[in-house]
Amino acid sequence: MDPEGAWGARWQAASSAMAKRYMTVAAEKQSLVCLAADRNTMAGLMDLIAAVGPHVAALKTHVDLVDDWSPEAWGDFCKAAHEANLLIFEDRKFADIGGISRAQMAGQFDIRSWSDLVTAHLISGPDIVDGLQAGWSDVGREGGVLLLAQMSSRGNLLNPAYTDEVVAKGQVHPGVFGFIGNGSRPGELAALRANVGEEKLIWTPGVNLAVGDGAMGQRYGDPKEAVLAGSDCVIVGSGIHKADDPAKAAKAYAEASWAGLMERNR
Ligand code: S5P
Repeated sequence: MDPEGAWGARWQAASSAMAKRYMTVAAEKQSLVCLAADRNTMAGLMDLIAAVGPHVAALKTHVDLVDDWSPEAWGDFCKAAHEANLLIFEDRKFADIGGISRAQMAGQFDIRSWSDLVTAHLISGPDIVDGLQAGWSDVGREGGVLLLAQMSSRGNLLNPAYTDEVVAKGQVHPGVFGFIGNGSRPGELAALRANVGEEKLIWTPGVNLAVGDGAMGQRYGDPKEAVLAGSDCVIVGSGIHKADDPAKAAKAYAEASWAGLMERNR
């Protein structure tokens, strides 16, 4: 489907190239799903891409939890992700001062050279976004930052006043194309969307077709409900990578998310 028809007001209001890139891929695949590829072996990660590539729009990684990581194996993984038309999202949750965040985009994992987007907390102030953008510029690439405005985990310290501050600062920063919201609580999410407005995206973890409490304080809400409440991308981990049939699960999440978008725009 053409992205403008699929996304309506969000497409028209979006000013960031990264937001439009994501919305284009999502419309092509009819899927608002980002797979949280939380497997700790390179073989497990490669299997996942092969199984779910057609049903997801982006791939979220935690590069530092892979046991047998090597630059060569990671290069192959990124190549497979590109061939499957997936955005690569390193969920590093940067939180340091601007200059150190820029340096952390390099280093052993060289996140700047393969990530299309990364997450950051705004706890250290808005210069972190400039640091991350400088990281991509250092290697002649462009990327987008998602700021954590809410979290899905029980007892987190991102209270409504903090969320409002993050939104206010992120809205006016061109390096920020969206926010992480809490996919497990549609009410909180709808309030976040009202605050964010139409221009920037909201991506939401804490999503599972089996709604309820997950392991170690994780909380889950329904994918379609999250999209109806204003999410533009549902981040799904164990619901897909721990399923008996990850491809079938990814397809089910894609269909639920797409049905949400179609209903939201009616
Ligand atoms: O608030 C948050 C933010 C993030 S990015 N809660 C989260 O769970 N996440 C990430 O989403 C987390 O790091 C993990 O990779 C994924 C959720 O995985 P699941 O297995 O619970 O679906």
